[in-house]
Amino acid sequence: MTPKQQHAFDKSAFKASMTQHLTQLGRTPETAEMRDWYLALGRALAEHTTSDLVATENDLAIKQAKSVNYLSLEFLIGRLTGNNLISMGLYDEIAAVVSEFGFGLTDLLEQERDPSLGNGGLGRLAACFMDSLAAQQYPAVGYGLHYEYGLFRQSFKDGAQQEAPDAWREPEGYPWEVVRPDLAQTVGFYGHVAVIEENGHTRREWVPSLHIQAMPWDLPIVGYQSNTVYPLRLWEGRALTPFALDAFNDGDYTRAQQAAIDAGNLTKVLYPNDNHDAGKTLRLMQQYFHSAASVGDILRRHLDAGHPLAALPDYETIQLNDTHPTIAIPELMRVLLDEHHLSWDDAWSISSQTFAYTNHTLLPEALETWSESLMANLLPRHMEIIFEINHRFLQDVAAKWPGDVRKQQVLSVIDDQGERMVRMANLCVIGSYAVNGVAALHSELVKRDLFPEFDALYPGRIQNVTNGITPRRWLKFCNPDLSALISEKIGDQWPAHLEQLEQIAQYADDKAFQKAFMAVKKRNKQRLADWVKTHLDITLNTDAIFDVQIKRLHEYKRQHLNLLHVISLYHRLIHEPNFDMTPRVVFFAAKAAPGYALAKSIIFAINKVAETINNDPRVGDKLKVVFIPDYRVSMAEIIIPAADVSEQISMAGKEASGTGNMKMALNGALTIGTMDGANVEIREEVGDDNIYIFGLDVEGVNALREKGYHPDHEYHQQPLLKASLDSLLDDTFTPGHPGLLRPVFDSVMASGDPYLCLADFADYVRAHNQIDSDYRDSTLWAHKAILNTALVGKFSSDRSIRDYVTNIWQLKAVKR
Ligand code: Z57
Repeated sequence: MTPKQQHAFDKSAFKASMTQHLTQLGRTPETAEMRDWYLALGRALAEHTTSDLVATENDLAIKQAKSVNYLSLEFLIGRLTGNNLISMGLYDEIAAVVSEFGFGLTDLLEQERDPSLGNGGLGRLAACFMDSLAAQQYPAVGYGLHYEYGLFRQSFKDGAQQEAPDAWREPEGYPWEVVRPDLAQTVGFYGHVAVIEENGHTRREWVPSLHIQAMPWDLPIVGYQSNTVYPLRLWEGRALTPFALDAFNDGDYTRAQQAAIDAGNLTKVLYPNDNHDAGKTLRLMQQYFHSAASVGDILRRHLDAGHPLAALPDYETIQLNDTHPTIAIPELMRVLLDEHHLSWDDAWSISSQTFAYTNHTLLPEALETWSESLMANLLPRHMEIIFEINHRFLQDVAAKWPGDVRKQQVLSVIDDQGERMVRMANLCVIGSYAVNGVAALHSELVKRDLFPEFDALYPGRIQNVTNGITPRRWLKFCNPDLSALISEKIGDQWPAHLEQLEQIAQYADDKAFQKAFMAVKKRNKQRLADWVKTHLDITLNTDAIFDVQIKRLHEYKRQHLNLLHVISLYHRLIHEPNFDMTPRVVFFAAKAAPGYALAKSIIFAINKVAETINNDPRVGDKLKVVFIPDYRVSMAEIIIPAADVSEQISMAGKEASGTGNMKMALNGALTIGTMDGANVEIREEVGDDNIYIFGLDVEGVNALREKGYHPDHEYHQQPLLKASLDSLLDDTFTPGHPGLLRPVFDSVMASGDPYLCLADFADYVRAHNQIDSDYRDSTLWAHKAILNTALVGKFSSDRSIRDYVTNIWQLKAVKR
């Protein structure tokens, strides 16, 4: 592993720099502990990335080129040190330096806390996209929030999820970030709209009653084998100093005081909901704070580069990662109208050629709406602008469909059935030049089911860009042995050209390659088994099938369907004397949103089932169930290379894409999955023989709903299903306490099984039986596993970014 280095590496200078940083930590090489060494290493490396970041920022060629601004409330970047070493081409050099100081690099890297500044797929996608933008040198800035606490840390108490704060920067600060006080912005809230008479004209201007400072922290996104470093710019909320108190409006003084206390709380914590809109005021404040600071910084860069305002769409495009930063649209309009005094038409022309929007979900409960009265109170001028956008838009609708009131109702930005609500997705579609879904199936459903009228009104606006993952973190870094094996066969250019993996397919039936490939898998399984032994004290058999479901806990993802299968295996092991199964370890890892009661009940149930099965001597090592606590990027990096089977079992139509499916396939796991999200495209790539598809597809789901679904029929007709479900009601898994697992039973019986677990159960069991028998044929399995690695090159996020660049953003790479 010796990718080309960007700078000549001066070893003795670097060692001196590390020692210097130790001194700043109050340590000497003699007294320093592992953590001090990690911090010194990070800070010494960050000196280089910061100077490359500043150089990239000042590059005239970039200022003259078009940039993408990726606006996201979440960037789930994971640890930076190891990955940046790979990008910088310094991994082996630094490993040598660290060993001269008497440490192992991998141990040192373990000292880093994950920056968990995101919930799940959406936030991780943003991180992969930043990596691919930098690798391919498409000018980009990522804009996010500098949460003091990232996603909560998870532990289990008697099987139940406990949450603890994630102080990811404490106590010494995070070595990779740099604060940029010269780039601070001020963001207003509340107040009123003043009407100003000026030489015969009246204009409207917002007078906020509260101002909060937005302080940017930059994290370096280091391009793989390029000295391009783009900023991930994260805004921190700070109360303005008392000297700015004159900005407070007298009428609103008391409320403003209260709000001032909130100022320091604004970016305290990431909201822990994935695919769910909780509608909290502080969240809307975070969204606006993020949008206003980012739009302010984008305009500053644009004007500093000497470009005219009207040329904004030629130099900047703003990608909205879901609807969370939608308020950036009326914010840009406000700045253009009220601060730069442009006409509505000129402002709208600029704005609507600048924004593009990615939709990540069809789930109704995840589609954001904000109460009109809340928004009018917090952002009075923005509410006026939204009304004006909507007013003009509804005239277009009326022109297209004269007299069709229903069309106006469904398309309006304002939902006026009940409390008046602002529909953020509608505002996004109206205010963007492009809208995209995240997998082929999902994008079709966006057009057909979510926005059919918009698709008719704006043909071609709604497009598809299939998600991807960065092969640097998700193969080269996390699976060094497989990476070395691949490079031996096809050279070392594949991390930047993942389609080259296809050349591996020719070795799918090569005995020596199969042996080497499966030996790597085995070592990765051993590494995971060692982790489990150390942290959970469970002994695992690495010959067993490692069957893995790792993702946020959500009913639509159907961890409880997986659980029912596990229970059915247990049932058969106990009750069928001749039942023979391939040994299996079923891994779960998942966080539940703290307010999501059923998700927490499912976690509790999995833990109780695991406890019972793992301690039942009748089971032996045929079946083990492991719930790995505190799932996060660094844990994924251990689990994914060890997976044999990847569970992607959402009800068809519900998982927009999935990206864990891509990571596991790339690392040689076989997918068991429904025809949902990107599973459909994975199947297209790897072929039907190398994936286990089961269950109802979207049409099947709709047909079943149409005809009427009765989960109790399934319950009564399928003895194995019935027995499995019944064991949730007695005390099989909660000795002495029957009924503790009833919420899971009720969710698929009394509550009507909204995600059709019971309808898909039989076919799911069939697919698992096929896996059980295929795995016994180790040659067959090796063949399938190799083909998965070989045939998923499409899912590199480099390809996703090129799709955005070509079909949406129209950027040119700027090579440095
Ligand atoms: C989130 O992680 C996703 C969608 C959302 O609307 C929110 Br809020 C959070 C996920 C989807 O559920 C995945 O299917 C998808 O792969 C991912 O976003 C990235 O597009």
